[in-house]
Amino acid sequence: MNDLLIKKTIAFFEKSFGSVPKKIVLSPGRINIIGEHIDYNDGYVLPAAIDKIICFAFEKNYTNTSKIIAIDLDDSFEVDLTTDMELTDNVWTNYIRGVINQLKIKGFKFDGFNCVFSSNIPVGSGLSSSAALECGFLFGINELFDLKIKPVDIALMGQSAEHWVGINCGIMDQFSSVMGQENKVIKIDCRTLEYEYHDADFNDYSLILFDSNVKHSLMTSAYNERRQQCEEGIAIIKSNFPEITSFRDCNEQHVLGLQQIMSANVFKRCLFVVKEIKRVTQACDALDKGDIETLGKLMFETHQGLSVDYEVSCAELDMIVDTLKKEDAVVGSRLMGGGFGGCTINLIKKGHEERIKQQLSALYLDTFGIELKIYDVKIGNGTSLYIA
Ligand code: GAF
Repeated sequence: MNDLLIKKTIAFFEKSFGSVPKKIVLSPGRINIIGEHIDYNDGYVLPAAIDKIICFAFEKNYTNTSKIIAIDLDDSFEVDLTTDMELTDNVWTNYIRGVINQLKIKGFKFDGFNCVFSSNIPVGSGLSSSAALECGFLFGINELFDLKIKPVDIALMGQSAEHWVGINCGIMDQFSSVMGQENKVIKIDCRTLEYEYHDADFNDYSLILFDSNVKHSLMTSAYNERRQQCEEGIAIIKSNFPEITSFRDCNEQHVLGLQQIMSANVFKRCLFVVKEIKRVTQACDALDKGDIETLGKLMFETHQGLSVDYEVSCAELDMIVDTLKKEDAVVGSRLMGGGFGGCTINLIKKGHEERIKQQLSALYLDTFGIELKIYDVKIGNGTSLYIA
């Protein structure tokens, strides 16, 4: 699947610029096993890079201008690298401009280049196509001009580019896109950026994503609002318990004791975060022991928390998880990513995948009049150079 994408990207570059690209970069989307809305709360997350990617082709053009072509969008733009970057109405270009802006802010020296890219990461499905775009684009410039930016710094600069575009995201998406390893999940400590790889062995269960195929429009503002509410919550907690420095030092009792002085929403957000941080450690231990039943149970609990306390689910995602919860062959299911649409991540007993896919698709279409999309993803490597 990716071979065709790579061929197509290279051929398009050659046709557009009349020369062979010098660097080919592959940058993946990500899944997250557990630990949702935890990265910006200094907790732990358990994501992995996937085998859905953006392929970029690059070459220097020895001018001060860069031309970037998005094959799938049938769109392109030129950017004068000597000017200050500004946000535009053409959203995808802003991620690119955001990366260039970061490079300029940090004083890196580079000049014009041509770039063509194409993707098989579904957009708006919670698989972090924007992180793959930022990190792959930056990785390519880093290689082309030998800027010597370290992988973790590529992730951090990608995150800053996303902030510049307007989403105050945590580090999880960019980190997993850059640092992913085949068949491994990454446990990231989002406070220190320490990380460790764990085998992604789900035993008798297949990892399948069900894409609700909806994207509710308030995602950006609601995401930023959740982050603000958590900041308000941790400030209240810290001022009452000076020994606490972040959510990971709290237990539920700390939060419950402050219910009266928190707004109802801030209280619920804090409760979710404290419980979810604990779940990530339990889930990682369960995965290490091959105890997929416990891992799955924790995933269901996460969904419940995201839906009721964090309020980032929607009718479509709840329906998918509620339906799968009644299935003996589904050990775990939950919404994945920022929420308000996009995918659920599901662990389904091998041998039952096709039946469940068919039944759920029919019910989903019947209930919402929307076609369910299904992705069988594999855990792949992080952003890398493609060597033919
Ligand atoms: C989005 C953000 F970009 C991530 O940083 C993370 O907060 C995630 O939502 C929720 O876990 O993907």
